[in-house]
Amino acid sequence: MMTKTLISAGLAACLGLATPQAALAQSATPTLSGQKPLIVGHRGASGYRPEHTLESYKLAIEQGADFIEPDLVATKDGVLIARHEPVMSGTTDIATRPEFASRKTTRKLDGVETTDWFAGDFTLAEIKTLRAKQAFADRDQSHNGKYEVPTLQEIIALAKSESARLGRTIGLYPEVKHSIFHAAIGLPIEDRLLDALKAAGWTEKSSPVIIQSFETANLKYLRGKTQVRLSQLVDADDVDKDGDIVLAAPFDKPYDFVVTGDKRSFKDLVTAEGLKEVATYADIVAPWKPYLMAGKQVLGDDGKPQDLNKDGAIDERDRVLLPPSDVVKNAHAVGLLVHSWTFRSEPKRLASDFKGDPAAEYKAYLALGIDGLFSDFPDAAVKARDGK
Ligand SMILES: [Ca+2]
Repeated sequence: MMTKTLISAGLAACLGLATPQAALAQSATPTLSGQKPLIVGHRGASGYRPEHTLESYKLAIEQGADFIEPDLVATKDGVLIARHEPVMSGTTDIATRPEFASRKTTRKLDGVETTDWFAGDFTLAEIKTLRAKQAFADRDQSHNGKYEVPTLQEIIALAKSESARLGRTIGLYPEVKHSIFHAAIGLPIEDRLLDALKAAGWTEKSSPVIIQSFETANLKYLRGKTQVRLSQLVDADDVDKDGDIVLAAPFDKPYDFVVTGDKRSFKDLVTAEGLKEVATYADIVAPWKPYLMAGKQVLGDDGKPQDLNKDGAIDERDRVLLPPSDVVKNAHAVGLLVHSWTFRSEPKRLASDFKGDPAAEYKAYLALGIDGLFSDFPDAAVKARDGK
């Protein structure tokens, strides 16, 4: 899977050397539609603002994102709100609120015992008293404590008002989080989402909406209910020293496969055969970016990864890119667009080939012909895409 190349023999040879610069020197593979790749503001502009706040989404729009991305969970009173997870300690100040101290609890989330404050145990009014915080310890914390947790309704209203203000359509890329979990606690997300989209007038394939999920059964359900575009997310646990995808629960397979005893994994969704099936219900496949192009570590004589940049730590900067997989080619062959994630500007999150320059990473992946990408730093993504 990692050894096949996509493009011309000349470019393939260049990519075999695993230099993104070589990819840039050649004409890039076009997107499936031939249009500019879509830039999705991942959780808004979450590199700069606490994720999933109106302020984060608004900044992403200001920075030129085509779509903004709310992850959806449900409150106790059945309102869809934007949080990355149904648990709230990582992205809000709930752990510091004495009035909610007794509401910390343990639930099984996709098979994993999880102790935290769950959105489904709180009313919207209670959640509105919380304030968001930056989820990444190494990012700007100065906006912590200022912003509310937004509802889906508020996010739709923002996208509409900003579209009118700017004279360009801002799309929404909502993710149904943990579909089976939410159904099990009596707060299923899908129909609530469809109702909200219908109220917004967004029911067609051409509507500025793409619904995404890591699960498959709910996407198949949605396919029977709406014409809006659907995106199959493809996850994994990690990448090993050789650059191969590592699968480990709960990131090894869609959770509906666990429940139904389906033996397939996420890897099986991106084989030629798997993609053909995904194309029967989804418009887009959205794999984690190492499925498209991964990096390997360089091992020393002692068998340990070498610290390529000699900073005393082993991270992405100590990986060297491998040639791309054939996932983009195979997806396009069955009519699926490819979106990938997550692009981040911090040097420690960039492979050695990119030399600390996020633009080099965008260009290397865009050269593969991907149709869209999720970025925490939409300004950098737009700039790299538009060649500015
Ligand atoms: Ca290092």
